[in-house]
Amino acid sequence: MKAPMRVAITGAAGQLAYSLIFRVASGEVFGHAQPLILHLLEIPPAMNALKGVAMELDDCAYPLLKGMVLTDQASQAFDGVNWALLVGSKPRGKGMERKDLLLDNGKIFVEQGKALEKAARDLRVLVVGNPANTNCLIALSHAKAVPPERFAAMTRLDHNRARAQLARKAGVEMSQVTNVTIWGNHSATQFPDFLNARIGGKPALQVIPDKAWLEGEFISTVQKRGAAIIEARGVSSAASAANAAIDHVKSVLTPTPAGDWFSAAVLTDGSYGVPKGLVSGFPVRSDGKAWQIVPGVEINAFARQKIDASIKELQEEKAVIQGLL
Ligand code: NAX
Repeated sequence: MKAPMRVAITGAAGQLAYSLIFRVASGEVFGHAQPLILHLLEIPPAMNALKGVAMELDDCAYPLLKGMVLTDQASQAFDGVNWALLVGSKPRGKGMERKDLLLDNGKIFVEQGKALEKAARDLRVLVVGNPANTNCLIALSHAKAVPPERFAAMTRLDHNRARAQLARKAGVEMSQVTNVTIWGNHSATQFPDFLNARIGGKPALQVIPDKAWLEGEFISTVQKRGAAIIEARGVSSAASAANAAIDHVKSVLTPTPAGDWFSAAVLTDGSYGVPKGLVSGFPVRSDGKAWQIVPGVEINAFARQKIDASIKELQEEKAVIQGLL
């Protein structure tokens, strides 16, 4: 038996976590030979609900689940963890300005970033809680002992949404759709890139020769999918978001298939003309240990303008939370 791996999940009594924790504990994410200790973080008013989640975890009798730490202290939650899935954040209240949401959530990620310094040396972090890109920037700025390339914000749900739309339109199996990228912010300004996407190895534009659909309905469907699900369900897309978090972790831990890539928002290094010091979506490849931004992806004038609009939004978000960095 391997030594247990410690996985922190924040917002652990929330609805996204309810779709995530059980799949992690089952072994689906880190492998069926990998024992786990779950570190579950919540805020004090949700600790009772978290106890209920822990009772259900007990009742699943998962063979790999070797222990649980239930806490409302970030420093305890991240002590010695190998992975941190930062899901918890404050939802936008009625009449709340986006600026206030950025600042309120930003404070959470200042504290959690500092506490992540207590994690294991091989720590990896995925920020899911919104506004995910900017929260990730704050967390990595405060986790000074952790290399910034261990952090990512989640654009995988948008990536999966884009793949599903392309597969449906082309009438092909999901596996045929590759090389999709979500550029920019995880928000309605993101650019789901169909220009470099491939379907059955061919450019998506060749297989779907409907440019008006690709430039219009396709992009807006992906951008507004979260809102459409809230409108339909009354609550947000928790199960597909949990699924995307799992896909992200697996993509980081598994060498990316030759010629393909996946989407993740990572600290910018100047690639593709995106200014340094932001967390933005890129095409990324992993060798199973570390990722890199895929170089040389073509950006035409249409893509440039879309990406720049999203980068502008990230810069505006950064300006709001500048005092927290
Ligand atoms: P819920 O409101 O159901 O759960 C959030 C949980 O976080 C609550 O239980 C709350 O008590 C907890 N929490 C708040 N502050 C905390 C703190 N400081 N430390 C630990 N826990 C804290 O929301 P849910 O539907 O689970 O969504 C969670 C987050 O994911 C939200 O920010 C949401 O906007 C975001 N999403 C991000 C997505 C992405 O693609 N990046 C997609 C789905 C999802 O909407």
